[in-house]
Amino acid sequence: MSASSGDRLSTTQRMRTPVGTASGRSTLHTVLLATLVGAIVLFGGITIGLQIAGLLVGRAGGGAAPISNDGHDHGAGGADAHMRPVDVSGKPSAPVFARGNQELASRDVGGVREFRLTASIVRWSILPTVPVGAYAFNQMVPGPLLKVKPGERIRVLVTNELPEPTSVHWHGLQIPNDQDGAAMITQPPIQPGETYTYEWTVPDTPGTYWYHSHFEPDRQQSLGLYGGLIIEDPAERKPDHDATLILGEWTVTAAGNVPSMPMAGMEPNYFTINGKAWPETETLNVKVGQRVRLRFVNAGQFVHPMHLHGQPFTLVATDGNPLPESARWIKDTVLVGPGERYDVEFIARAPGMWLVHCHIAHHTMNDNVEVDGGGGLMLVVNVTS
Ligand SMILES: [Cu+2]
Repeated sequence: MSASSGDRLSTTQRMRTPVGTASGRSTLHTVLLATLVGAIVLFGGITIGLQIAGLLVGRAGGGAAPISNDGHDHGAGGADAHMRPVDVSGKPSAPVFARGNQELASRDVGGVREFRLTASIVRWSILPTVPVGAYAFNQMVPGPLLKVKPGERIRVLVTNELPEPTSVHWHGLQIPNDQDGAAMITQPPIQPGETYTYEWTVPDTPGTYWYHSHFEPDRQQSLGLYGGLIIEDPAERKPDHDATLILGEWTVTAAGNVPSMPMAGMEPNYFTINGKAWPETETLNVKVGQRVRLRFVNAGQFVHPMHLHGQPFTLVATDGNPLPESARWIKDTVLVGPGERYDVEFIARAPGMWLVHCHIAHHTMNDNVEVDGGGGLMLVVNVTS
């Protein structure tokens, strides 16, 4: 028995001792002492609570000076600025039918594969009639897909054209700490107008990864500053179709769009796969008997139970880690939490228009309206013979 469970037992025994006996008096003393200690702890707790509340009020721009540890204006300016709709005045518009998640070209610079990402504000259409002010890499949502190979040396030049600082975190990658991209933890934020260089060797861990802003991610990531990263497996037998599906959420108000989690209990009203809501999501055209891999990436802040109609799928990898045969689950719905990746595979069984969709029904609506049989997190796998 552990010491702590022994302690619990003796406490229980003390409490059961009747008051008034000899041992009861010592129990009474214990109770009084405990009450006194409790009151001190409670009072201390209130004091600390008030101090925390004071800090929060200060951060929200209420009274105390904003917290700053490096002299930069962090672009926050308190909760009001954090929740301000994106100002798209003078910003470019991506073509209405532009697609995000496009593979990013690289160039060889002295044996290093070099990629370029530029963070900026762009008007992005999650539906033809629903433009949002997005924080985007290379003017697309999600940002471009990086495909890399184990052992490669890569360099990513990140230029910040946002009106506020940013950074890039390489989610799930086993790389040196100083390349981790956590703003103010492992690097200074990338200031507006600056270009920052990340450089690392691709670890030998093939799988599904992603990258996203790690400066005020509640605002920047929610507004579209994320993209997929695939470490290709040179040894694997490739599937016939390999789709990376990055899930996102949007809160569009009459005044413009704001980050997707404005407050606890308030749900976003638009949901996207690779930057588009149904019916503008892509259709996967496959043949009966072909092997299809779907790589679900949750770049949002809500959970999404992703369901396939018509047949089950097999979980083949979680968070970039391949599952051994004995650990593979066969399911038709997989709950994809924030930050998680699930790679699933299936052999297309029968012809038809088979849906893939989130099973939280609100997430298959566009601003509470169903369009052409659904909305939001929904796409079709069109299987033909
Ligand atoms: Cu969902």
